[in-house]
Formats: sequence, C-alpha cells, structure tokens
Amino acid sequence: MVDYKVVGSVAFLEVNNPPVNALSLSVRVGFVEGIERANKDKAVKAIIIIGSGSTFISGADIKEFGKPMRGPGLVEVGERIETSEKPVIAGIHGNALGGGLEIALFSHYRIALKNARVGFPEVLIGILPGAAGTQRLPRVTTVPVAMDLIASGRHVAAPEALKYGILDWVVEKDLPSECIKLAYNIIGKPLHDRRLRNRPVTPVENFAAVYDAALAKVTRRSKGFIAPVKCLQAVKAAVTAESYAAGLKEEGRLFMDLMKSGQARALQYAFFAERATARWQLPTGENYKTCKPLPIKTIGVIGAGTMGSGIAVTALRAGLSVTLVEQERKFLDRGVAMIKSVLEGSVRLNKLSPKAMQKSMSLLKPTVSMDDLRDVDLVIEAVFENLDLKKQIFGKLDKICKAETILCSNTSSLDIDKIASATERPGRVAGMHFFVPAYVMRLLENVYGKATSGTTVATIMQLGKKLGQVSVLVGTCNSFVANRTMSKYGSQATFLVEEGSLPQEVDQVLTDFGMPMGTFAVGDLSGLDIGWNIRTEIAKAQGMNLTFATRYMGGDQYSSLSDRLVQKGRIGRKVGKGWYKYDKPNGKVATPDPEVTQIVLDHCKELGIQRHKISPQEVVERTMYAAVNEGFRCLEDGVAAKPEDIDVCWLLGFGFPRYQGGPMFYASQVGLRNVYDKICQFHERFPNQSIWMPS
Ligand code: T1G
Repeated sequence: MVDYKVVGSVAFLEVNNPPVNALSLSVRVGFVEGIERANKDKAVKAIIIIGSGSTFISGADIKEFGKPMRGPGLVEVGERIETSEKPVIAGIHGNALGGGLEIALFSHYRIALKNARVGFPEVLIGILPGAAGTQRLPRVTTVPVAMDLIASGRHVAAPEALKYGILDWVVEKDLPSECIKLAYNIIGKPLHDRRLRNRPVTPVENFAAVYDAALAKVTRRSKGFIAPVKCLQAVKAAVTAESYAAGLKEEGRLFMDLMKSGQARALQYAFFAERATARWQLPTGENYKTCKPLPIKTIGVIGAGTMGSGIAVTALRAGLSVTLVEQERKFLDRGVAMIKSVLEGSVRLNKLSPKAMQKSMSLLKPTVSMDDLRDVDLVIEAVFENLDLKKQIFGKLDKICKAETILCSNTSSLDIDKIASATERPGRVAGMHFFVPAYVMRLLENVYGKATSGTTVATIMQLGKKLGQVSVLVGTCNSFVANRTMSKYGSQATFLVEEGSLPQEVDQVLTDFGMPMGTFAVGDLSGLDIGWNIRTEIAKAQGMNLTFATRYMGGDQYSSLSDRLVQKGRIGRKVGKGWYKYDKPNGKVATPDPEVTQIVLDHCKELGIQRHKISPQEVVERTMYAAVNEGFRCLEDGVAAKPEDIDVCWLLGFGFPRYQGGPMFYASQVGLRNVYDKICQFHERFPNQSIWMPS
C-alpha cells in the first residue's frame, strides 16, 4: 500500500490506499519498510512522501478504531521518518488531515499544491491528534494558532498554512516535479533543525491568559463536549512540559482518555452514520447499487417563499439553472430579493466569490408562468402545506412538463401517494423535504411513495448530495420520520408543563442535555400559529370541534396549552411573545413570562390537573424516550430503514448533540433494556398516551 520508486537520486514513497489514503496497517508497515529501503539504497539521496489518487493522507483509519492496534503505531512510523538520515519531503495535494498532517510534520520539509488543505479534524470525532500533532504543531506555528486548529478541527487552505509556517512551499501545479526540484535543493543540508522535536515551542507572551481565553471560547461554543478541552490541555503540555518526550507522554494520556470516552464512540458512529445514508434500499429491493440516477441540470422551484427561495439558493450554488415560479409578481420579486441577499451574505462571509455569485444569479429564471417549467429535469414544489393545492399543482405539472421530468414536493407531512395520485407519472413523484433555512440545514429527507421508482430515488439522493445536503431516504407516512419522532418529544414536553414543570425549566434541562435550543424556544421561533393551523386542518378533516377541553387529537392524548397562547395572540417571537416574552417583536432576548405561568396554572385548574414537582431526569426520559419509541415504530413500519437514518435526521435536522450520537444511539448507550423498562413504567402511568405503548 506504499509504492516505492526511484527517480534519479530521489525515492518516492507513494501511499496507495483508496479512497482517502487512510493510514491503515498496510500503509504504516509500508512506510517503515520504505524508509528503511531508501536509507539503504546508495542511489537515493532524498525521499518524497506523496499520495496517489486525489489526495495525500486523510488520517488514521477510523475503521480500525476499537480494534486491537496491530503493527507499528503512528508515532513509531513518524519517528522512523524523522530520524531518517536522508531528508524526507512531504508532497501534499488534496487533504493532509489528522495523522496525515502528523506524517507531514514528522517529515523534514512540507510542500503543497495551492488547492490542498491541511487540518486536525480529530476533535470532530471526539479525540485529539494522537501522533505528536499537539506537540509539533506549536513548534512550527504560534501557540494560539495551534490551539485554534486543534480545538476547532477546521481545514486550512495551503496559502494560509504557508503563512502559519505549517508548510514551507506552496506551488501551482506539477507537484511531483516540484518535489524533485526541492529535493535537489536540500540534499546535503543539515537536518537537525528540520527535526521538530529539536525545535522549542514557539514562545508565547502571558500563556495563562492566552490559554484561559481559548478555554472560555471552547466551553462557550460546545458546552458538555470534552474533546476540545482536552485538545487545549495537550497543547498546554507542549508549552509547560520539561521536554518534548514528556509532552508526548501527556498527549498520549489525554488521547487514551478521549478514545475510551462515550463521546468519541458517538462521534465516530455519527461520522459513519452520515455516510451510511447513501446506501439506501427500497422495499422493492431496488437500491443504490442497482439504480442509476438521471442527470439533473435544470430544476424548477414552485413557490418563492422562505422555503422555495432557500431551495433555489442551494441549487444555484450547485451550478444548476433554476426556474422560480410564483403566481404574483410582487411575491416573485420578494423571493428573488431574498435569494440575492442570501448570496450577498455568503460573499460578505467569503464563502462565495463575487464572480460565483454573478454566475449563480445568471442561472436564476424568475417567472409567473408554470409553462416555463416545460423543459426542466426536475421540479420541487414548495407552496403552502395544503393537500388540495398540491394535488392541483401536480396535476398541472403533469401536463406541462416533459415525460421524464421528476416531480417532487417539499411537503413536511402530507402523503406522497396522495400527491402522486394527481399525476399520470407516480413513478416519478417523490418528496424532497428540506429544513429551514434550506441553504444552512444539511438534512434532506427524501420521501418515496408506493410507486416511486428506483431511478427517481437514485436521482433525488444524488441531487441532494450535489446540493450539499445529507440525504436520508424515508417512506411516506404522516410527518415522515424527522418530524414524526420530533412531535412525540415535543408533546411530552408540553405534558410535563401541564403536570407541574414550566416551559423555561423544561427548556433548561434540554439545553443542559445538549440540545441547541429548548423545545418551547423552538416553538416560539417557528411560530405557535403553525401548529394551531395544522391542528385545525386535522380537526376540520375529521369533523372535530377543537376546543380547549379537547384531550384527543388523531387518536392520541393532546394538550391544548399552546392553543391557549395562540388564542391570546401569543404566537411566538415574531410578535414578541409566545411561551416566553421577548425584548421586541422578532427580538432574540427571551425571558420567562409570569403571564404564561398564570395561563398554565389556569389551564391546569380548569382541567383539574394536580401539579407536582418533576425531576430533570424525568424530563430527559419522557422527551427522549418518546422520540426513541417512535423511532423504533418507524423501523417497525419500515418507513425508516435503519437507526442511523433516524439519528442523522436528529443530528442534522434538530442539532441533537453530536457527542451523544443521536436519539437511537443515545438509547443504545443508556441500554435498550433500561429504556424499555422505563417506557413500560410510563405506559402504566399514562395509559391514555399511546406513545408509551412499547414498540
Ligand atoms: N478512516 C477510514 N475511512 C475513512 C476515513 C478515515 N479517516 N475518511 C474517510 N473515510 C471513508 C468514508 O467513510 C467513506 O467511506 C469514504 O472514505 C469517502 O469518505 C493519530 C487518530 C477526508 C474530507 O477525521 O473528513 O488521524 O462511505 O464520503 O466527502 O492523530 O472523509 O464510501 O464506505 O467523507 O471526499 C483523522 C475524516 C482521523 C478525516 C473526504 N481524519 N474524513 O471527504 O469523502 S483520526 C479524519 C473526512 C487520526 C491521528 C488520529 C472526509 C474527507 P464509504 P467521504 P469526501
């Protein structure tokens, strides 16, 4: 897995371990053999380490984690490189990440292509650079830069890495020949100072203050997540230990602490779970291997509201031409303005070049006529959540669009089979459910109906990846998988407030658990009137008379607490009051509102509910296990294919703390037996809440 070839007086050690040249056992052994062979080879005067294929080395092989380490460890490999008598050059293209960057830092010189990137992403999988990275980075760059890169895990473009001193040269092209040129320049030069172990850590003024500031930033950004803190402690060891060897020992101790932690297991699970979603299968047996996607170059988006415009942005950024349809010119103009301002925002944040923005805008074709969708390859409808309206639109699209056009709805809850029934092409109808804002949230819930074909699924799964989303394939059912499991979590939170807690208390427990926002704060953000509208639609469809005394909705026990707020005009942040009161309409500062407490007390009195104290532990169990039980029901129903898909929905759709892996992974860590027993207890306590019927 490490090919050896000599060109003139230079030996190339070419890492050949597709797809990302991870440092698997065979690569580590290959390095040891290659360095030894080159040092014995009289013809060889310098050694170049380079990656074959699209990249240098992307790190240790995460698939080997949790198994007994075999063969030479990465530090041992690194030390063979560093102590080599002949100079070793790391020639970097693509990525030099994690152990890959560590191999480069054990090399004596580092040269990279301009579009290469380096970084220490170990923290993102719950560990830290465990092959001397935390000890050697602060010997080539400043301690603050080393702490930032190691604790954030961010990738650094080659020119920036050159500025930091991590790279010695950056070249435009022809990396192998540039490496050879460099080799001939450095042959014979002394290597002592090129061995980073011999270099002192870059001196830093008032390290205690620098360290405290970095620690404060890290703990503020990711409360409860331990890896970033240990990353800083490892860099601190580089600064304070009496020798490189002592610092390395401390790094190893901290590394093992993290490696054994549940958070690292959860993060590594999440890493692979996100990638496993691409390996989908339909109940018909058609799957990602047997179905080929159709090429999509032009798409139509119907509806220029928040969702439609957001979806248009993701497609424009991916280089697709977008025909944006809105009935009324003034709404269309507003949508175009929204798209423009989002793209301008990306330019301001240096995420998009002005040229790329112009190109994106040139691909946008706003129109008030659906006839302009005649030739597009795929349409995404994003209009008001009303089944009749959607069926009407799909009926029209069926007549307007060419036969092979795929028709998708961004619906968040309506039955894809019902929508497809309005067309003559049910095989080409599916759901593409984006999360608001579509150009930020990476979750795309792709929904298949009974008739959706494998080709259609393959096409929308690939389109999702092209749009920068992580596509999760689910079967059609009410609210699909993400919102269906989330709604159980949310309804338990409301019952907890009825039974004795308060919105701010429940939210505090959930944010302490690691959720980015409490469920009541989220309700205020999206607007309590949305839930009210959906419930009145359901009540109308079922001929129910919805009152505050209603305790059953769709067969399940239901609390009218949020409807009481809506009736008092407290529909959320946009009006400055909902479950909380805000400093101003659309204000960000939420404070508990005694008026809401009174509404809750009055509601409970009217319904004769005896309130009692509720422990934080019960808040976590009631909300999370409701979601978990519903998740297992989604697996039973077959609408979710595997637990990983449910976890990815929560990680990317609702910001579930990544270091807990997702609700299903979290339940497995608690122990499914324990979760089951708890659910049975809740089932006895709440016989009227069907959610507690154990899956
Ligand atoms: N080990 C094993 N498999 C890996 C891998 C890795 N490091 N990186 C990627 N893969 C697999 C991935 O699962 C997928 O497999 C395929 O490669 C393509 O990946 C001591 C201990 C490099 C930026 O954390 O960030 O070094 O699903 O779809 O979008 O200090 O992969 O096809 O079967 O993501 O082009 C540190 C993790 C390890 C880098 C490429 N390194 N990888 O992205 O492809 S710990 C990382 C990535 C370490 C040392 C420590 C990305 C990428 P499959 P992909 P991509």
